[in-house]
Amino acid sequence: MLRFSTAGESHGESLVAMVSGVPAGVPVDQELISRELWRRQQGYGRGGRMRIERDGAHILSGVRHGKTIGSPIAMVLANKDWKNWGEILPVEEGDAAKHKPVASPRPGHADLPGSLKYDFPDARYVLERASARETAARVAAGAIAKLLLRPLGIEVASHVIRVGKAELRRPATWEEIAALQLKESVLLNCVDPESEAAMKAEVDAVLRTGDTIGGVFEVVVHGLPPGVGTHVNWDERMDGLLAQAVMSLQAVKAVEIGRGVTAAESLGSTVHDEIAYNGGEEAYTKFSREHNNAGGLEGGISNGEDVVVRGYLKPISTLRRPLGSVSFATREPVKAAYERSDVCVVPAAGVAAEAMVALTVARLVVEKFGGDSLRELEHNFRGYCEQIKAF
Ligand code: EPS
Repeated sequence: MLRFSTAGESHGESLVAMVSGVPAGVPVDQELISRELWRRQQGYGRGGRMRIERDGAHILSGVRHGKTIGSPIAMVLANKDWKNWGEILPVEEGDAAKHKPVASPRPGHADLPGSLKYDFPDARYVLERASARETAARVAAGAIAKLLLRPLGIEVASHVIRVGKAELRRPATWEEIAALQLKESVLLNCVDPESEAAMKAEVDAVLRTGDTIGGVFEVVVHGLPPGVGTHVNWDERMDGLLAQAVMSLQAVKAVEIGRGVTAAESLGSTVHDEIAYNGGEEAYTKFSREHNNAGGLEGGISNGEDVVVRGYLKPISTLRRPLGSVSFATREPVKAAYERSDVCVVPAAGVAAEAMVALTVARLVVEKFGGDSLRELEHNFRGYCEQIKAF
């Protein structure tokens, strides 16, 4: 089974990502990993930390002579900010006078429930691990999943469809979304310049007022054949797995598959994607759809259309103009703690969600097609594709 885990604190020495269950023989393009990490650091509205970090993944194991060898892939991502935190957050007991307690929890962050749960006198250790800094490690792991999916012709990309009240008011094509991933400068990762300018204006407004702003990103999986995921057990449905994967990202408060939200207020006759038999030669089957309101999933199984997953992000909980809180020391009302922060992370969250979606899809692909080597996996994959083409 393809699995991954991460370790590391936001201001610790490094983040760690470990991916196991990747078949042998997958070419590992380290530039793609670096590029994904770079993309996650971009976007209008990031804070001072992103001027310090230059994320890169140092591969320790599982890759030799440019290819995976089937053993767990361990990667380390150094935190450049560690040079400023070594004495504040040492592994050893260190000097208590140098600690930086976070003594008034931020509403919306993990600060208060985490401190209560772990019996910490302040929220420092909670925020260190709850921080979205951890998504850098997820993106490194997700890049390995993308490298596994690439030889099968399966691609994953994201774009931003809303920041605050500014939204993309037209559908985006796969080609437009894919082209965004190649851009050398990223503003808000929107396919439409006019909508992107409106999104930037939303960020500018909160930059002026000391507030923060959320939005919606959309992740698209292109090239996935029908039949991945299954209806037979609740915990194997791909829609449920994707929902958990995307919901687990920091600040995501809702997940939508296809037209899930507006489908609830529409009639069945307008929602469901009628079936035709006129698919092109390059499609997996001749069965085709006029539209894709289902977001590529029916019964938790891929149907051959693009898989479309949206993540709804709340505004970041660290505000330059902090909200009301309570002091851990005195129990008196005080303002919530503030160090420094981003004001908008919707494009970055989209890149982190691509990683989560790629890891989920890669896991299901490995489960379905098996194989200890990429050659075996590809053989099984192509055989299945022939089978469904002849259906
Ligand atoms: C974060 C707080 C900020 C963000 C961080 C997430 O970090 P700092 O407190 O060091 O300024 O920059 O995100 C990242 C470091 C990152 O790489 O995305 C938080 O509290 O969640």
